[in-house]
Amino acid sequence: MASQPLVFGILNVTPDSFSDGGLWENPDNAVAHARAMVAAGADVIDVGGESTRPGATPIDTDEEQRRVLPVIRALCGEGIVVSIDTMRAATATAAVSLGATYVNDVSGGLFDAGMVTAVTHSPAVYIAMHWRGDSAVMDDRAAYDDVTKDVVSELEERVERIMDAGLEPNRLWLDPGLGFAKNPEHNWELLRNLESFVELGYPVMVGASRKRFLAPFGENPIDRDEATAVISVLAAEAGAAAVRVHDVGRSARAFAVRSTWQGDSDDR
Ligand code: PMM
Repeated sequence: MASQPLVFGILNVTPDSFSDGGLWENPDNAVAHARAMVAAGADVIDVGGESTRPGATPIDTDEEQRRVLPVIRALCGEGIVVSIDTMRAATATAAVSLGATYVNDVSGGLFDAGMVTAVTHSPAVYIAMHWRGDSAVMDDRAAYDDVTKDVVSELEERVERIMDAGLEPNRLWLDPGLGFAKNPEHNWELLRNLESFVELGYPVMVGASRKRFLAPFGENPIDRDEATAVISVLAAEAGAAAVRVHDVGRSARAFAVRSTWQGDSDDR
């Protein structure tokens, strides 16, 4: 029986993320929200301190750590599996030392030259996303000859550099980076060809949740959760290992339906 992807619940401890900015800035609220996501079926909580939306204001490492580390300490203390969403080696290292299991780097090691070495010297799993530049420039870089081929080959180049640094292959995951230097048609094309990423041989994460390309199915980001849950199941069918979502309950229930369809007795 096919297993279901892991569900990463998004916890943005930021004042300015596109769909949930400001909601979880207070650490007590953030921890309560993480517990609720775990109760709803999250396998992992992905904690981020810096918004990556187009045009977001960059912050420094101290501010990022001030936002995320107290929350990570509390979650790891409760035995919750944590992923740190950061492009910075110092924040990744601090988070892993508090017990984070995954380092989710939207820049795939391109933002901070020390990141890949830092992760290699830690016990963490590294999630390397396809990236062509930070939020100030990414929309201008959404030009491809063939988006799937180009993103696959740019990710393969990252894999080579990451392997050169000594990371064991079983500690690497990949992510096509929906919405990062991609227009809506690019995102759909990447989803249609998700198997091309799965075929690279590493677990693949899909982060479609509430993104702008889902606007035809919900004008406001929070109205895009049904579309997100459908994508979770379609991504699972294509072989994704994990989905990163704001509304954990909808994707977890969608996976339970898939599991029952498949005749699996363990229907999560
Ligand atoms: N998208 C966002 C942030 N982090 N990480 C991964 N691996 N994949 C993604 O698609 C991704 C990410 C976008 O910002 P949000 O936290 O506001 O959804």
